[in-house]
Amino acid sequence: MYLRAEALNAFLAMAQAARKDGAELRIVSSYRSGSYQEGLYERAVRRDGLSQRYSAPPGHSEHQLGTTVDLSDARGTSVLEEGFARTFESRWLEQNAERFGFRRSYRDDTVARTGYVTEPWHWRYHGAVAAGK
Ligand code: DAL
Ligand code: ZN
Repeated sequence: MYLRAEALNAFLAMAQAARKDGAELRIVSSYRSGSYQEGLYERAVRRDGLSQRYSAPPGHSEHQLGTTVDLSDARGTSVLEEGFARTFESRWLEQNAERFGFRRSYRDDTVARTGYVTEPWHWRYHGAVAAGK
């Protein structure tokens, strides 16, 4: 399985609109199988212990839904790092992604609820609900 068609189409429409505004979006991670997520999770736990708060256990990652992407700018500035938040592309997403049905899952104000640290690059497609249609 890959990124779901509706999420992919919405991403392509969003990337096209972003480009018109001078923002070059790139997908650096999209659909993940359970076994791939397991590998990422185990690596995170080996590195930072069971209390790490940046990698979801297999079965719990939004990446397994086929609706979620990790994004960067085209130059690869601060890929999967908080510094991405300072890029033009990140600011564009914060202002425009909702129009295309995408929402950031992990923000400063969701840390207590989700248990995950802030991730300015992680966007989940919620469809028309998020787009307000
Ligand atoms: N980085 C997010 C929480 C994930 O592993 O799905
Ligand atoms: Zn992610």
